[in-house]
Amino acid sequence: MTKNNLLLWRVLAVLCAVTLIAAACGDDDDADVTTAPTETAAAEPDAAEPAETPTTVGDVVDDTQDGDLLDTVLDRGELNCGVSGSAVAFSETQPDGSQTGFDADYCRAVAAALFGDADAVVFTPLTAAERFTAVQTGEVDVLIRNTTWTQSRDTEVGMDFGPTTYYDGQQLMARESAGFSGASQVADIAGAVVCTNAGTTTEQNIADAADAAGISMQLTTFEDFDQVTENFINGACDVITTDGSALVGRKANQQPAGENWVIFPATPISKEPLGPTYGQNQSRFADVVNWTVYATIIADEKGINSGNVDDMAASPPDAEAARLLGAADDEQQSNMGLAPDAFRQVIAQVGNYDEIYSRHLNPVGLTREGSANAGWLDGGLIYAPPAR
Ligand SMILES: N[C@@H](CCC(=O)N[C@@H](CS)C(=O)NCC(=O)O)C(=O)O
Repeated sequence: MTKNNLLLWRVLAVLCAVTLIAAACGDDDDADVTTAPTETAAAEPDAAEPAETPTTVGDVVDDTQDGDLLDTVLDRGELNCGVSGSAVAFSETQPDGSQTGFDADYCRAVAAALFGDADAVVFTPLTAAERFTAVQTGEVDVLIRNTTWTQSRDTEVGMDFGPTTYYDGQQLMARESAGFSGASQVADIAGAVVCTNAGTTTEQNIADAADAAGISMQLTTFEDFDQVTENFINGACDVITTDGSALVGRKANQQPAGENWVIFPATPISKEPLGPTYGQNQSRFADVVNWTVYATIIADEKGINSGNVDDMAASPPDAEAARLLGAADDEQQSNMGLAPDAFRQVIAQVGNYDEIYSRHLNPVGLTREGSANAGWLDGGLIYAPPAR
């Protein structure tokens, strides 16, 4: 096979496999992204050559992310980060085009670790249906977009997952005035028009829950959650369902005066662990993303924040803090391809876990206390392995 033919075949194989990815998402990621051009089907590898045929989704990751992703990103000098852009308090596109929110700040935190510059991020807003293809094709390096860690995404879809940054669960919300005043559980929505966005775990979860409750309902999906909320407000949807955090955010920001939107108390109906997602088998890049998250959690445990991090680096409270802030000879950041003070920059420029959480999620009414998002010492699940 000539070099050109080999290249052509690899491009075609990627296109085909991207179609497979979209199809693989069909279960819980039922999206209209299956757009491999049909004319490419005519192209074949040279008959005399054995076809090098990536046939599984996993092969695509190796093909599209040839080389070491960490080196690629460091050479580029910017992080390409996929976000939602319309997830209240997680990633919201502002009128000037900038991104704000908890997820957006974790993109910035990774950029601060990589480059010492939290602004060295190119944000790409993605719908739920677009997001995994964007990782597979290399359009984004990492996805920090209300994305739930599931078995199929971790395997068949070719993703790897970083630490969970927000423990969520799917809930339902209805207008009290529409006859849902006492509604508390899935059994109470028989016959309702239930709306959500396409390409999500949400679709399959609600279908399963309705089956389990022995009711039927009409599930309608839209491309994004802005459309879902608009159709809820204009009355086309009786009930909307997605991650509880999003319902709380939408209620805080969009509930019209004089109306009461009720989040059903007997939910969540699922576990939705949300966190960074990247293509599989990029271990060095994964380490940087993961330890950036862990650094924010360890700093939170130790009371190291953006206001005192310089003092803490000058006189560290303990040996672990000294390593993490790059103030000790046995710091580990250099071994990861980062500057010794990489995590100090993360905390200085973006903050620790609690600062990032409180800045964005407290204002819409999502608090850590008593929830799974409390630190492990406070009975929650936010926990990091030791920095040593
Ligand atoms: N966590 C679920 C749902 C993700 C999802 O799309 N959530 C909605 C509600 S927060 C969202 O991000 N909407 C923003 C948008 O539509 O762009 C998943 O990973 O499938």
